[in-house]
Amino acid sequence: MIKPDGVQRKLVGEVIKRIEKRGLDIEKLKLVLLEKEMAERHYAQHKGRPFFDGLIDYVISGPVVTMVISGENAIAVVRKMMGATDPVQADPGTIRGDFALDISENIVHGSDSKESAEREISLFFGEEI
Ligand code: 3AN
Repeated sequence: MIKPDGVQRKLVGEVIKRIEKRGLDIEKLKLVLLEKEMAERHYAQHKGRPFFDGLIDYVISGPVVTMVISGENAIAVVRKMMGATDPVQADPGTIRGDFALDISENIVHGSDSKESAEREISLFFGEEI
């Protein structure tokens, strides 16, 4: 997912370009303004954490781009391309390492396992992979 700050900063093309140049396939893609309930379901694992309310407000603050990406080791490769959650720790050359400074607004989200990918694809595209 390209989060609201990524869309607002016009980094959609940059992120997609990196995914394509790496050789991954974009199976599905849409621009959508998330409903609060959907955002809360997406981030359910963080419920109760001090940053949860801010995270939800932020992710519904503007449109996001959701994608289904496939390819050899797609999950691990995309996570590596995104860089560490905290952009301060993200290596240069990663999306967060090149474009972000703030852990609350770190441009992209990527599923961290096959199970979370299935759950998130079902949530955002209404079907299983
Ligand atoms: P990732 O997006 O790298 O998988 P998660 O799932 O641990 O990271 O966190 C989801 C989102 O929650 C992050 N992208 C970030 O925006 C936010 N977040 C995580 N940890 C913190 C934190 N300590 N303070 C503020 N926001 C956080």
